[in-house]
Amino acid sequence: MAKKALITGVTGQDGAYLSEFLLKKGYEVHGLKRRSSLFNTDRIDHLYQDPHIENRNFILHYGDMTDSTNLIRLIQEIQPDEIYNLAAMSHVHVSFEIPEYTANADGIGTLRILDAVRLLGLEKKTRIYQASTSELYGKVQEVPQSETTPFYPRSPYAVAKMYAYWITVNYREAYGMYACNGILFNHESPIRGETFVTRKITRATARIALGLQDKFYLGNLNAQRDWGHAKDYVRMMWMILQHDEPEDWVIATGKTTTVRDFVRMSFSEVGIELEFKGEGVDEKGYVKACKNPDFQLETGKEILAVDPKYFRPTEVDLLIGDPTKANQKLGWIPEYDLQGLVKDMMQSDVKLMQKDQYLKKGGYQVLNYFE
Ligand code: NDP
Ligand code: GDR
Repeated sequence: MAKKALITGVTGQDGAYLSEFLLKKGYEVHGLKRRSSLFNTDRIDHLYQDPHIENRNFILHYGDMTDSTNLIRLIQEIQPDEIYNLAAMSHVHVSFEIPEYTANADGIGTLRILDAVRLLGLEKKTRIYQASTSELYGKVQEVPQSETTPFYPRSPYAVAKMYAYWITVNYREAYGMYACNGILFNHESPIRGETFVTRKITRATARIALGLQDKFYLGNLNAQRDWGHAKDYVRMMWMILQHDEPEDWVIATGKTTTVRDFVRMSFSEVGIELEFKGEGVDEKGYVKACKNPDFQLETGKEILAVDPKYFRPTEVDLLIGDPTKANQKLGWIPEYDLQGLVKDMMQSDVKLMQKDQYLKKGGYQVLNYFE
């Protein structure tokens, strides 16, 4: 019998990669998707199976993390061996605007999953992975951050995830459930949401290089993040649930980079060298050299400015993870380094924006959202 997995947040970046990964491993994958007025399944359309065929192994269900009865019914129907709780309002900046919803979906949502498993008497059958985050560390207490570093959350998102972290630990200790936290540091990919900083940068780089856009705006260029590739990180989610004992794990690369350097790396991937001048909100990025004959960017062109609207009320300045435990006990070795990640994202975004270029040349309007 194939193992059954339930993935909440199946339409998101990690949900899509994890679905692919588990299907390859022979799992029957059930995904929780929200009802929306437009199709919201772009990232998993290649996995879609006609609901009329028998013996499907990729099955989507409508649901929401804020609806306990829905979650209880689905878990009862599916009887999953593993639940990957990835659903969340995952944007840190947006969480300052919708804090209550974020607490409900990200914090109480996790409780709803854990309690559904307990109420249904599946404590000894169903293993649970909770998508915890490096945002828990928030204000720097120590670096690098490991499983024993104290938490100091700095956003409504991080505070909600802190509740989720501890309720997962509590259900494990109180009811003997196999429930684990993966404390994952930032992980990105060509299908990363367009409003997270890396994807915003790689999309803008491709658009500027192809002449579809003149410049773009960012917030804090000094923030430092430990960025890995989502493909490597979803593999670890699965490995965490295969370990003998339920434990909590830091998954990170152990290296950190500023947003500014990520911008440099993206442009350099398409042969454009940048220089930065000014400080704080007056800082700007200019083209220093354009070594790619395919792109016609003049030297000295201003392509980046800082817009304070992207600053957060409280910022997380520095994240750098210590993945020693996962290295040693789970054999964690990522396949991508930062250079490989940037290359993968840039190649994909250049291809994507070339489509817009063809449309533009054909006289069609191409829209860009500046979020
Ligand atoms: P995404 O934002 O790409 O995906 C989030 C998913 O959650 C989407 O499928 C979204 O649905 C769904 N969702 C949001 N709210 C609800 C709700 N109320 N009910 C049901 N589904 C909901 O996130 P990622 O894939 O990047 O991240 C996956 C998880 O890992 C998240 O919990 C995130 O907080 C956490 N995490 C992410 C890290 C990263 O760097 N990517 C690092 C550490 C933790 P829809 O498509 O309809 O919006
Ligand atoms: P983060 O990711 O907050 O770390 O959360 P994000 O990419 O949004 O920000 C990273 C850093 O870049 C700075 N920044 C900007 N960020 C955005 N989004 N847009 C900008 O224009 C911009 N300019 C500078 C931010 O201030 C920040 O310091 C991600 C999410 O996936 C969470 O769900 C996850 O838990 C953590 O990673 C680990």
